[in-house]
Amino acid sequence: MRTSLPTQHHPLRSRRLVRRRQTGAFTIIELLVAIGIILFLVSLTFVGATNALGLSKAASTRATILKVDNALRIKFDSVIKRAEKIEKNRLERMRLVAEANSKAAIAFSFSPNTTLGSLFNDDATRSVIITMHLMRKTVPQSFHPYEVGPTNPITTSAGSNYQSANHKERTESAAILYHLLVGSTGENTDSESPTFSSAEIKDTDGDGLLEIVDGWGEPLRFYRWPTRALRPTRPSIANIFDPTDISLHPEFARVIYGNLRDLKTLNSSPLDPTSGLLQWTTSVTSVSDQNNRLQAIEALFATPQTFSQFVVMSAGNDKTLGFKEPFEGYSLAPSDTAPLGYLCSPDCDVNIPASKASALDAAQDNLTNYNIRR
Ligand SMILES: [Ca+2]
Ligand SMILES: [Ca+2]
Repeated sequence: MRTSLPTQHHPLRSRRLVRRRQTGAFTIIELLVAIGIILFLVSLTFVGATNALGLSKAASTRATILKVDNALRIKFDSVIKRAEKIEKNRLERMRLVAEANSKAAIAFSFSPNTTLGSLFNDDATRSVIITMHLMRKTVPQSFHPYEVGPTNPITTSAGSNYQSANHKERTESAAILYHLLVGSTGENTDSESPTFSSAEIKDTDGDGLLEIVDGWGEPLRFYRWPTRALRPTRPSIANIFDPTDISLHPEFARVIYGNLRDLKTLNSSPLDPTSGLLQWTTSVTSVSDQNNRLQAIEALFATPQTFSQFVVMSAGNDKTLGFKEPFEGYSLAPSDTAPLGYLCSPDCDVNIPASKASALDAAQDNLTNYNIRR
């Protein structure tokens, strides 16, 4: 016969109750821990998703830059071929050099017969001037009078859509890229024009001009001759011949070109293989005149003896460029602190460490037509 014991006094039972009560207490702690872990995992997933989104934006930026790069290469190659033909035709080359001279005179208000004018009548510089003048004409990078002139073919072709009041200069080079590569107006005669998706084209400033944009929807930047990224300090006759000088501030060049290039190989310009611009610089005896000539060449074209092939750049995920804008700083007497954005100058004083570090930090995530091939 089974006798049932009073449950409330059973020692085993009360131990079980205690354990259950203890288990209950642990469960609350465990629940809190579990909630913590879940929150942590959710946050990880969110960061992961954000990163993946960033990656896909970077990937689409790379694809857009590659398309622009290929199309621009075709344009520049055809300019070089045209320049070679013109070089053989005496009348045509005289016409081109005169045109380059008068365009520079209008943009910078100097008389063609001044010292600068002699740059355009010098045998050594003739071929590089024809090539660079044609490049500027074919592929401008800003609305500056030296680039597209007072009657702007881009804004004219955009017709009544263009609203100058809404215009922001930082979108200029991206609008020009669109106009040159996609626009249906006179300049664009290549049958191999690239096609861009609607995500790659946008009027970010609402001025009526479409721009080619990166994966973050920001306008790309185009620098035709980015020589100041390689030589961020003002060149002087004392250092321009020195191949190690170009390596003094190599960080900005590394941002653009990646680590593929030996920087010392960037110490010459493919557009000026016979160093005609330097010959003109040194054909006066006074050192200060020589340095003035170097500065004038930078204002009119690009830094001599420096690799000058174009850069297409996205400001990257932080949307901050770290370089001056392509429209900035045209001046016949550029100082060390002048912007010189048209030559892709870093957006800092490279001789002040904090200033240099902050510009480099901004530039670090930039995507360019060189570093996407790393
Ligand atoms: Ca626009
Ligand atoms: Ca950036």
